[in-house]
Amino acid sequence: MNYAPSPVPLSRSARLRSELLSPHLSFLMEAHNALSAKIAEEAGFTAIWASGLSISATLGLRDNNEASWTQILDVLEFMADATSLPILVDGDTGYGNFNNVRRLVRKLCQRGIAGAAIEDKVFPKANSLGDGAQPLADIDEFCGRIRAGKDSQTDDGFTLVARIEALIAGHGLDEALRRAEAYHAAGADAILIHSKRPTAAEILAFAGRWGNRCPVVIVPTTYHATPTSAYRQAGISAVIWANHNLRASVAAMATTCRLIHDSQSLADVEGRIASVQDLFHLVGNSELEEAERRYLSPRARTNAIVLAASQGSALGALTADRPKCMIDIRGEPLLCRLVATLKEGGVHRVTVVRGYRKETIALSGIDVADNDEYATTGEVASLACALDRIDGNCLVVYGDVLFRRYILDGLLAAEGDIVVAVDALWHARERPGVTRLRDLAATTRPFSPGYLDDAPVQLTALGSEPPEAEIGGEWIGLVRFSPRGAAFARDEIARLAAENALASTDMPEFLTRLCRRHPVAVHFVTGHWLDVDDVADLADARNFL
Ligand code: SPV
Ligand code: MG
Repeated sequence: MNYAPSPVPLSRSARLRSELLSPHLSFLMEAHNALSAKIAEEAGFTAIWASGLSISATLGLRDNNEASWTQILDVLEFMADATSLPILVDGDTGYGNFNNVRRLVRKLCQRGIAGAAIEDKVFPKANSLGDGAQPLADIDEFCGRIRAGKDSQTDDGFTLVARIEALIAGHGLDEALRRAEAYHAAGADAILIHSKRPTAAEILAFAGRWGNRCPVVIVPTTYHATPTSAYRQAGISAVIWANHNLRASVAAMATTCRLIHDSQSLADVEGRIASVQDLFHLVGNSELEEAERRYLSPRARTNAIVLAASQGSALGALTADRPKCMIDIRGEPLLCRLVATLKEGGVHRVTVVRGYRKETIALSGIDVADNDEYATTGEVASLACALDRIDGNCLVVYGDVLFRRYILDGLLAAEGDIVVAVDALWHARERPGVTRLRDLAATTRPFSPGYLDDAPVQLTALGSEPPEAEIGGEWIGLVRFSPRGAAFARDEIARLAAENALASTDMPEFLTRLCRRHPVAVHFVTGHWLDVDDVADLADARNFL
């Protein structure tokens, strides 16, 4: 038996520190918000540079401390939440004197930021790559900022990098080394030596003379042609790719805007840009779905599949240009009313299986699946088009029915893995002289109105002609599956597919097959629903509301 404690994962700050202290060259990738931080992590980087230039630019501001330090902190908080990587923050000058550095470092530690680089300039600073003056801080004063920062950290692993701007300001190597010596002695964990020359000559010269007394970090933005191997040979600890995510996205956005503007269409850009699914992935939608399974009440997790692929030919001209479910019922399509009832009942996701004139089913707040073989296939083939949605708690409903909300409430609360809603007052829907196909349910016993009589009733068959004596009522076109029931339904679909019978099977046959293998519970209702098969039904529907 091994009683050794399992290794505790290193904190982010410890990971940044060990990257800087390790003998190998490390790379910090620029990020300027949560999304770019996540993208850097997915690319395989092990640490992030939260660039002041980039964050300011995304706020539409110049890199002259126009954004306040708390505004930067807010961005950092999102970044730290979005990635598990250590973040080294570009802390500019520390936003003032030693006292500002103290508050900054405390806040960064509170927000889980692994380290900060502060530069030996004066507030407000200017970007190092610009042409303007770069007044340097007094060495002693800057050493006070370093000491104050180190004394204020509440996370032992926090790294304070002292950034030397002597080369940027044109003061030469000796001044840079003098400052490195002083900052190291003041307690800096690493030195960032910055240069804006087109070659790495002065950086490599600095590294040679510094002799690795503490880790050295560089920012090769202007000397980008230098091979990385040169930094390894010089014993540099870390390279910061300082602004390349932002510059890449600016170029991509400009190209995309130009294309869309000029073509007044999306045709040229789709396929060249990230998909919506990519965005869902980056922000972790699947984690939320998983959490919903754990924490949401079953009702809030119920999804519904609406079978709405057929034309509904008995309605003549009314369905010439649209499917039955899109027929107007007092100013609103039938489907809108059905979807509203489902959503009011707490169903969180409604998937409509479209077929005939599918382009006319374009409602907001629904997902769609398409049965393009609608003309030659039946209801279960349509259901199979939404196979991935037959999952968890799930309702399947015909697209041409309407029912009162309480019927849905009752069905959702009913016990059972598969529960069908059956109207016990089915005789009341008969019209003198009219014979029509109805989905009649044979049940283990008839409906009983008794107050105490709630013994379970089960379905034994569903179809147009069960023996009269066994008929418990009419199926209203609505069935609920529990997660287990949904698995049974998927298995049955697989069996039908294996038998080559998927295309020809309708829902009553499907439910009959299911009830031969598993108990299918009956939830009795007494009226208060309708389906639209013909013009007389349509008149009823218009009165129903
Ligand atoms: C930044 O990324 O904000 C930097 C590096 O500080 S530089 O832009 O080169 O000054
Ligand atoms: Mg900066």
